[in-house]
Amino acid sequence: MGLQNTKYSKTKQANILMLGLDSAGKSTLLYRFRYDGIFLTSPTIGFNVDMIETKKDFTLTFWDVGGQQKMRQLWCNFLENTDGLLYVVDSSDKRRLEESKKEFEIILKNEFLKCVPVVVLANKQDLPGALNAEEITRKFNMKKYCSDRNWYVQPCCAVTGEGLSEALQMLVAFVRQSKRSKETSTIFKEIETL
Ligand code: G3D
Ligand code: MG
Repeated sequence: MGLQNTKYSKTKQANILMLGLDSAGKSTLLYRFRYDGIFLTSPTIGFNVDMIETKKDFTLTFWDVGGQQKMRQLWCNFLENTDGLLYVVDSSDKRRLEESKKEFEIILKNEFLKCVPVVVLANKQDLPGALNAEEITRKFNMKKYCSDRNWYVQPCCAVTGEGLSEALQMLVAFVRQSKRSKETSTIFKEIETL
């Protein structure tokens, strides 16, 4: 019996947590994911929670959590059961890049996000002076802080939808891979107890 026939292969659902400072573009991105035709949609469950079915038969539940200072204290309540993190950055807002980076580092250290794959969306590429993906990669110290997980930095523009399809494809690939390896280790643990 291969993995295909086990109860573990039924996990075709993933929780995607969207974080980033206020005004980074999270809600705009979620709107684009829903209406761009990249994805088929399902009804919204709550004000900032959306379930979106991908063409690849994979349901993503997006948690778009507010990024205002007082909301950030609540981020930790959303971290458990996260399968993938979408961290949204306003690449044109040089004044707040450092603040965004600090918040990013803090959440990466949380136990619930250990090894959780990350896609950083370098948003607002249409605005003058926006840092490109390489610059955001360097600025956010991705190689150092994400060395324990799969990560990717995708330049995008939530207004035009540019780069979003690539970002989601990468995220789904990472999440699938991480879910598969978790399933495999669960199976091995169960075998060990036989
Ligand atoms: P948030 O949910 O992260 O707080 P929002 O951010 O999605 O509410 O977006 C904040 C503002 O940024 C919005 O403008 C939105 O239109 C704008 N925005 C989001 N993504 C982009 C982008 O890629 N390019 C540009 N130029 N603007 C973007 P308003 O004017 O409504 O505040
Ligand atoms: Mg919002």
